Amino acid sequence: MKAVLLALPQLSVLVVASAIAAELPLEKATLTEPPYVPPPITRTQPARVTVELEVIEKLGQLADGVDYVFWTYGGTVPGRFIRVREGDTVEFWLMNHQNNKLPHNIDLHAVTGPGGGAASTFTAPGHKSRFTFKALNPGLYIYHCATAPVGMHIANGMYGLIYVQPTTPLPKVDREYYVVQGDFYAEGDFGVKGGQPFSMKRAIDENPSYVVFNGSAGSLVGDRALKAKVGETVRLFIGNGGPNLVSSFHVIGEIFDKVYTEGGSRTQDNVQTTIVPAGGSAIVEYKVDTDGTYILVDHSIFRTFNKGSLGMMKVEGGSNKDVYSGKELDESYLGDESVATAVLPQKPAPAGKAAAGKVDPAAGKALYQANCAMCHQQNGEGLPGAFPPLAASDFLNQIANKNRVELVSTVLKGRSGKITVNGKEYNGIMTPVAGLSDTDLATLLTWVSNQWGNKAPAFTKDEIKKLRDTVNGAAAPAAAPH
Ligand code: HEC
Ligand SMILES: [Cu+2]
Repeated sequence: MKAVLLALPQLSVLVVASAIAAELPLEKATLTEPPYVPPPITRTQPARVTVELEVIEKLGQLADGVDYVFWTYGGTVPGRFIRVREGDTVEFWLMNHQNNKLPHNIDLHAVTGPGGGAASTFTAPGHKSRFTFKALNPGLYIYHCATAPVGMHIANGMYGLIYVQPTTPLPKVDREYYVVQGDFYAEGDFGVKGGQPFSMKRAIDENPSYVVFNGSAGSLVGDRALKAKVGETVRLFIGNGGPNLVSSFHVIGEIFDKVYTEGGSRTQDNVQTTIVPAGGSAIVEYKVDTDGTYILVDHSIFRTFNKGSLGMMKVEGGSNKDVYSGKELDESYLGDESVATAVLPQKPAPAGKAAAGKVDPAAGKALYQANCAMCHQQNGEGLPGAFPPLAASDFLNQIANKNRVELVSTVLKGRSGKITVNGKEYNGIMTPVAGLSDTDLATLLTWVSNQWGNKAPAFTKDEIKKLRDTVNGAAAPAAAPH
């Protein structure tokens, strides 16, 4: 570290006059923060375009209450979106803010030349560097830091996209957005609050605690969801910063009409899920035909429900019943009675505990993680705009104390419709949770309603049995046997 800084001052006086294409019209690139994309370039001739990108090391959040020190291009993850045109000469400036602690550089995959610019842009804090390149190939390219340890600089958020717009631009669309997936190696597991240092061990083991879009779980949910109107065509510029994982990018409830596979020039039509390699990209396009919320995911799906790779696009403008009817019918159904209920043989419950109203906390926690955490999150904190909190939930405490049958029914039958939890409105769908024995449910509900600031009397196995009968009796009298 010391040696690097000592060796650098000579760089500040190193100025190589660039002889390339000095006669071209001059222009300064407009850079945008995610999820926005600079407007299409309308000029029809090459220009000499100046790009200025500043490296900022800053404290941010990987998820609600999870602090992490990000290293960024421009203060966001991913860094600023850069748009130039095929044939442009790009004069590239990298500034390293004086408050940063480390040297950084940039390797742009859009560059033809050694290291993609890495050696030419190696810059100490409080310095800036310049190099110039010609954008020879059109397409969508990742850029990233390539300073040792390279993996760590990328893992901390140092990546973004540069789009080299082809001389014949893609057809005009109504909206363009910028989304980049990344895997993060915070020491604590997903959702563990407080300051989380980078874990080199996790990174080498390729065992991320977070896999997210645009630098944090929740960057594209609730108020920050992407937006579109029925009838519009949307183009997503998708990248994957890695550093390790390959993304199986999918939008739940949509089919990509067109994909420029790997960010190149060829298209594939009618695609459900497209692979975005680490250090790669894709351009996907689709027309939105009916309203609703469409969920962006990495279809390696545990990453979505347990590590954060979930974004949303909210489409307004009315439903189109020809395309999608909504639920048309829900009536009782009785299958062949001879088909047995499938249940795994149960391990005997720890003697007397649940029956006596005492709960094994480890069993409660395990049941919570297997059945609830994927939506209500690891520590019951919920996900803004999508899943209400169970931690210190006024709603949960109310029903756990005053209306215990409703809590049991919430789990067994699910729930939907508007509800207000701790002053915030939610309007989602909780699907029924199946396969819990009376003992399990007693253990789980006692645990949940006495965690994270909640308080309620313990549930016994016998109470659960009665409440289950009430729930089943009230909801489906026709299905009661004999
Ligand atoms: C598939 C996602 C999902 C799973 C799994 C899930 N929930 Fe929910 N839960 C929701 C949603 C969405 C709501 C809000 C429903 C609404 O808007 O009416 C909710 C609401 C609740 C509420 C009332 C609101 C509050 O925050 O107090 C409770 C209590 C609850 N869930 C408990 C549980 C328990 C216990 C489990 C595990 C056995 C569980 N949920 C599993 C999605 C889920
Ligand atoms: Cu760096």
